[in-house]
Amino acid sequence: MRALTTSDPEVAALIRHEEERLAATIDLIAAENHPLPGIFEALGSAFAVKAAEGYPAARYHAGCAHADALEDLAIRRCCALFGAEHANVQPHSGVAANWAVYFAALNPGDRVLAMRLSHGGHLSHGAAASVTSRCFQFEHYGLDPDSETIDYDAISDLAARTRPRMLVAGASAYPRLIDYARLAEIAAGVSALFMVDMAHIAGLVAAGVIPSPLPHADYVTFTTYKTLGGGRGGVILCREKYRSAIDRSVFPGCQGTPAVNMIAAKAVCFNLAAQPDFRTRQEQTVANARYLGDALTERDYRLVAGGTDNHLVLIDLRPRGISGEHAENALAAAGLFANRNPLPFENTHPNRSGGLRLGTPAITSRGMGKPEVELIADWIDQLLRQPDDPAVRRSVQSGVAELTRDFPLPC
Ligand code: DSN
Repeated sequence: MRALTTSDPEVAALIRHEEERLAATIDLIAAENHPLPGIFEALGSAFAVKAAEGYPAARYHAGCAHADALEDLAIRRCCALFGAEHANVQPHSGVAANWAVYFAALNPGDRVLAMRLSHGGHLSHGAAASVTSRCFQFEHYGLDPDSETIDYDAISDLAARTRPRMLVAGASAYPRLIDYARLAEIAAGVSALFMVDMAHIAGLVAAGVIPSPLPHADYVTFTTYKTLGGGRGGVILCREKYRSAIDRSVFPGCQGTPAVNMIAAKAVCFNLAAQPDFRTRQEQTVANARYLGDALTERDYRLVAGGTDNHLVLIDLRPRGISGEHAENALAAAGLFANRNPLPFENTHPNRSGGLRLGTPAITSRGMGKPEVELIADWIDQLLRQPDDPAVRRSVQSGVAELTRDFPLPC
């Protein structure tokens, strides 16, 4: 950061502090990951300069020859990775990708079924606080109260009653697999379109370690920085027949010039995600989540849905008498970062919820496996038993310092 240290020492110092924080702490936030090699270089490359409204060979700015080649490459790699007919790699984020699909496929006021936020869904799936709920008429489905897994029969009934134009699947805090074939059948039964937001699990899907929604969905959206380990940004996959509507909805419908540097990072990510060692990493991510769930269950924690099939576990802390926020703060003070999360059927503000979400993508990217996960589970247990005890905090802090020295950041 030679130039930045001179031009803006204040920001340079904050970047260094953030690098030090990442290196010296353990990231258990399910939506985060340490990026694959080369991602930061692509994000900070000359492509950050380029204005490139439009699409390859049809731009509204001159000088796009290399940007065109790059975007074509990213699209080709993305389609090959996921077996998609078409990819739009321009959305700036997952929410932007979802917006573009809604506006390509729906008219304002159309009815949409999606998973309830408090049951693990996402803000942009029509949550009250999201502007999506003001543009479309969202009805929410959720989990079966006993199994805490998606209640497909209830979705089928809701669809028959409400006749939605679109059914949306996908979640931010759902630890089990989603039956896409069943949801596609429900959507087809009421002539609804079927969209899957696979932001959290895109890396697991790319590696083929969990089932892909691609054979079943009309539209699939995702972000590139979670399990995928790319840079920030969103992507839309769709069937060929929707290509033109999707492309027009992204640009000029919802966005202006794309972030070409982010497209460069996406291209890098899609190439690396097609390599054999990426699959090994994703298998380990799932195995680590299972080890973490088992280790916490052995220590008497209740896991929502009884465990995990993916990269995250959701703990119900209510029986332990500690809130998710208190738990999040106790872990953070010792150098372990996670997030409080609403629990299904809890009906309270996230700040007062009794849920804690823990994810394994970032620790797996540092090379951690079962022994390290056991250690981390033990620290979590110690901290949650005595969240305000300085001696426990200091002891975990010193363990975290040693572990993070042994497992440096991948890049
Ligand atoms: N949806 C947010 C989360 O899961 O934390 C991030 O995109």
